[in-house]
Amino acid sequence: KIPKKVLTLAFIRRDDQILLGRKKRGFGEGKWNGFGGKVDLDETISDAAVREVREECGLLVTNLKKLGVIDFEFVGDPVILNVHVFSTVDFTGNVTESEEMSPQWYKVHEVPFEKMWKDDPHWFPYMLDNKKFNAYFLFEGHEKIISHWIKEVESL
Ligand code: 6U4
Ligand code: NA
Ligand code: NA
Repeated sequence: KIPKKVLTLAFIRRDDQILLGRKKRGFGEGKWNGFGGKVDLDETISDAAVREVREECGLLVTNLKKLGVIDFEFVGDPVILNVHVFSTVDFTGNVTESEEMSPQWYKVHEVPFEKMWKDDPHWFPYMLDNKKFNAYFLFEGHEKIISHWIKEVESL
């Protein structure tokens, strides 16, 4: 049996902008990304997505839409990261820096892919277009993709 670790990854949109955060510590440190993390035992995946956004950038999000599910595998590691990607335009509160993330609004055509995970340029176009997708990436280390697939789907 292959162990899967369920993670959330949420994006907040405003006009022609998207909120990203630079991760200050832990897995993916230094990379810009959406907000998210591990799902706790007593919560649903979308509850975890809401909680992680609040913890990491201070916003209270509603109407999260699930847009993608991505499995990540790393050569030599049996654990598969099962990342659930969400997006919303609905939020209240003010963007605040946390111990985990430095948040910043980016224009959607100025997303800093060179400072992000290498898989992001593959699936961001689907997410930015609100298209549902499934994807798989096999990494060697944290910077090299060995193989991948991605497909648009009707439902997740
Ligand atoms: P702790 O430190 O226990 O609070 P937690 O916040 O629960 O951790 P974290 O930060 O390790 O979890 O979650 C990792 C985040 O990175 C999730 O939002 C998923 C995201 N992520 C992991 N691999 C990714 C990849 N290859 N591309 C990507 N996001 C990735 O775009
Ligand atoms: Na996190
Ligand atoms: Na967490």
